Amino acid sequence: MGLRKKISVYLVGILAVLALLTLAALRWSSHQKAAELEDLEARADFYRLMVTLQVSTTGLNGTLKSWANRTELYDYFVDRRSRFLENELSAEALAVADVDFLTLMDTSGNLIGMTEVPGANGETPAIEGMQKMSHDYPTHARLFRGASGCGVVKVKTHVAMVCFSPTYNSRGKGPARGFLVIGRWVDGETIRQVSEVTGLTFEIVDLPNEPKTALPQRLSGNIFRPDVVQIAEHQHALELRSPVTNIFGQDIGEIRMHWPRKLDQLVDRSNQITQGVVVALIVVCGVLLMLLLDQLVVRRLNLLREELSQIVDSRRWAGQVSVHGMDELASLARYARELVTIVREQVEDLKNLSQTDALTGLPNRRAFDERLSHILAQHARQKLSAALILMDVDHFKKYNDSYGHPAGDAALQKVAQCLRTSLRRELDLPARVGGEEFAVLLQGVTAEQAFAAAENIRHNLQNLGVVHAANPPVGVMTLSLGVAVVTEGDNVRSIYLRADEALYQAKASGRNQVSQM
Ligand code: GH3
Ligand code: MG
Ligand code: MG
Repeated sequence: MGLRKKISVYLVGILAVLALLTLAALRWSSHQKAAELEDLEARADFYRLMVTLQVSTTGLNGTLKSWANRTELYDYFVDRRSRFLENELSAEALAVADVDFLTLMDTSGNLIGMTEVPGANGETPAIEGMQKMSHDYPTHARLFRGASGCGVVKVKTHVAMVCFSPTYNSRGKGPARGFLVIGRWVDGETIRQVSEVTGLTFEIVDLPNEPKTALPQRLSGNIFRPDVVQIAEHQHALELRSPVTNIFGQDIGEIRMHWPRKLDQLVDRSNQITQGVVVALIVVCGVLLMLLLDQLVVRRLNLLREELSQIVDSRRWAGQVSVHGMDELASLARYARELVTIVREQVEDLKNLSQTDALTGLPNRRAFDERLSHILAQHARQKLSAALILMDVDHFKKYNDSYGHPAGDAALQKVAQCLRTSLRRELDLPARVGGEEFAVLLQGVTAEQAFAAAENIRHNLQNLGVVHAANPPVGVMTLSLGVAVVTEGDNVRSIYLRADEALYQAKASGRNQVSQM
């Protein structure tokens, strides 16, 4: 797999994991936040509901006040005229005042009268409950004495809001003659009305066993205990519960509010948008990161790879390795360039070594043949004239025998030096083509010029005066030379043969001379 593909796969993998983790964290934290907000909001609503219910006793209290401070009622405790009872305290009168039951007690706590608007099926739970609890009346009266206020009571299984007050005449003078309690059932209708006003769904649930606690010193007007709120979380709703207390401070029931959760859905919807944004951001970041990596790493590595592959393929070690910047990749490219340079230099060194004669420093036979072959090809194409001179040291074996092999080597080096100095032109190529055999390739020369050049070499070596006693008659080192001028259709072999033939002729004719073919 290519680097670009690998980076893409890893990047996509990493970004996908990152996206999933980010989204999960986002989801978790937003749901956490939503739950906190819902808790706060639901508690506020629950509190509002309790306040609304509490406030709904105010109206009842108004009704109570208008009754309790009526001189007629005040007088009724002394002279119980049935007419007043019928007109003002009858079930019809109560219904008109939106009151469900009414209780009158004297100051000693004796029940004087009780009226109740019968329920739909004719039941009168308040009367039945009061009759059952008749032995408690004096105690209640003691508690109620002088007290006024509102709260709730439970009669049998029914919860009622009640307001209580001593009775005075309308001038407010004189002692209280009795005590008045009026009540209204907290029934389905009450709950529906409050639900409508508050927009909240709730119910008041009866507690199965009414706790028996000692009667308090004071009556309590607090219907609810907002400090004791329990919240149960369901998937689509919260359920809030708080005890309902009666006027004696006893828990008689529970108010339960059903609060539909909306924030979770809102959060889900907003999460969807956020998810989209996060995914888009991650995709954009991923693409940018990929472009950046591509630009910073992959492209440069590919360029380096292409440049190196060109160099390797061409095997010339001459290609260019470009270096950009100062980072690790630039350093890698720089090392690659240096490596190529080192290889090129070593290859050139090896090439030179393989083409150079170690003793004399002249091109060897291989290099010379290559050059000759090249010149012959050029000659064929461009009709350029050229000539080959082959030369051989005369009686060199004897020289070795006389002066030793090292002296022979030194003499060969002198011959080579003599060749170099004799050839003035750039294009003339000397070489050592055998043990004591040398060659010169001349370009752009006529046969005469080639002969003259050979003669010049012969003359120069002789004049050098390398003593060679066994080479009579001159007694110095000499060369025999054969010259062959390149003609059409020549190849390396044919031109060598002719030059060699000429050399043989020179040897045969007495040595230290030039012969031409
Ligand atoms: P001719 O005049 O017929 O050429 O006689 P020659 O002795 O020169 O020819 P021959 O071919 O019989 O001998 C060549 C000698 O050159 C033999 C060999 O020892 C010597 N020789 C060849 N290469 C080297 C070398 O590198 N160093 C030394 N010192 N001698 C060499
Ligand atoms: Mg020889
Ligand atoms: Mg020789």
